[in-house]
Amino acid sequence: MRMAARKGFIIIIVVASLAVLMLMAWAIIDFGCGEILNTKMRSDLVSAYYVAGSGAEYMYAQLATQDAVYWNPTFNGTLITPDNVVLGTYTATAIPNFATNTFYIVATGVVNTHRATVVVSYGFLENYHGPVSVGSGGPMVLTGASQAAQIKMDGPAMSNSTITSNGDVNISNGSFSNIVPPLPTPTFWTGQKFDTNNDGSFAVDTNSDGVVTRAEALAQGKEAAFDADNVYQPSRNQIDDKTAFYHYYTTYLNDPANNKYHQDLGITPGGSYHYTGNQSFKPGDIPANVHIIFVDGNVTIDQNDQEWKGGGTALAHTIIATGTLSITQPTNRPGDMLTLVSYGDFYSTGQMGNQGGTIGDMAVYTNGNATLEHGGKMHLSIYALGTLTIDTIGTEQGKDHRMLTLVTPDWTDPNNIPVGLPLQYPAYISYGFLIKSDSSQKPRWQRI
Ligand SMILES: [Ca+2]
Ligand SMILES: [Ca+2]
Repeated sequence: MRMAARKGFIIIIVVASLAVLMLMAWAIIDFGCGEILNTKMRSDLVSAYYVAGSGAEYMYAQLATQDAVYWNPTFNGTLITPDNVVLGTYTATAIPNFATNTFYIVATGVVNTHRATVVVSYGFLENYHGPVSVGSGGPMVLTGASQAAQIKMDGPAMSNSTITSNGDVNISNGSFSNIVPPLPTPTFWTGQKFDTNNDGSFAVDTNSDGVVTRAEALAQGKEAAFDADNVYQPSRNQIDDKTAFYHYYTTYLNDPANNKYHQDLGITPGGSYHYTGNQSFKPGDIPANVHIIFVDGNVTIDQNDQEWKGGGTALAHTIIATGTLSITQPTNRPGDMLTLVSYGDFYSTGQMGNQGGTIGDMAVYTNGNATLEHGGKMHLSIYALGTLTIDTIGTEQGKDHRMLTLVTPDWTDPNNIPVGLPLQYPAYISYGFLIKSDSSQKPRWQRI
């Protein structure tokens, strides 16, 4: 995750009320002020203008160095020369204009009670680089139950649908995250759709319902192609996305040519790490040298499925489920990477401080809905193709906080991306940071 403020400038548009104030000053002078006061007033106003400008610059510098911008702050300051002469005081406030995707700083300088105000317009130009922090294809609903159980997480939160934030939710790097960036839709197809084995021969989904049935194949004289591609539970007699999911892992990824370990992963049917039927895992159930586990069924995990308390080298492994995947109190060690992928839904619950949370890292992808309830601390990248719900629910003081920080490895290096995440998982994304949901306006983080 990188939040880099690109600073640049085009044109400074200073809407200064200085000119107006000066005219007023002349008007006052016409009412009988002397020439000396006249000159002093002009001098003060010019000084006040520069003091205000300095205040605006100071405010801009403060905003430009923040990871997240908190709007409507006010800075009060005093402008002092190097030889400690007080030139004047200023007040600067930054105010967003979400309608134009810009913000402006209003700064007022005061010199000997004479005031000048400067208004400088700015825009946003911040790029985000890194894996999706919290993402969803469907709606995202974030609910912090109360002060006792708040959500505090790294953003930006990204959804191809809507993001709803309720209660005590604090998203850093994404305070303005109700945006709709073009998150990709991960897929498990390596070839043409309905050509699961990618041999170029396939039956057509003639009624466009997302499934090729045996009847459809028969009508096309494509029984042989159908049989070759109908690899997931052939008795279902249909080729669909779940077939592709199954084929992707058990055949394609399992192939030494297609995984970064360059070895047979043992997740083909009959393989050492291919399980059929629902499975439950707890710490110590799976040896440390296992890269990936495939379960054709539902998976329930208590804390972790590998040893995590002891020393030794960091563990990285992946668990795939064709059904739902649930984990209670996810727990691992520094340097560990636990990757969970489910074709069905994903569910996690836990509490803060209970066994330490995922001190290492965790990556989650679900083809269904994802729900995180109660609290816990995780270094997490999560993406649900369906609805993503994070709800602290409970109100136990301290224990039901949900605190999510982004995974620690730099995924710009493909070798750091966990094996088993689906194709097009947003492992490295870059986009302009918008403060409103309107991609038609180019974000800027510079004076305009
Ligand atoms: Ca085929
Ligand atoms: Ca069909």
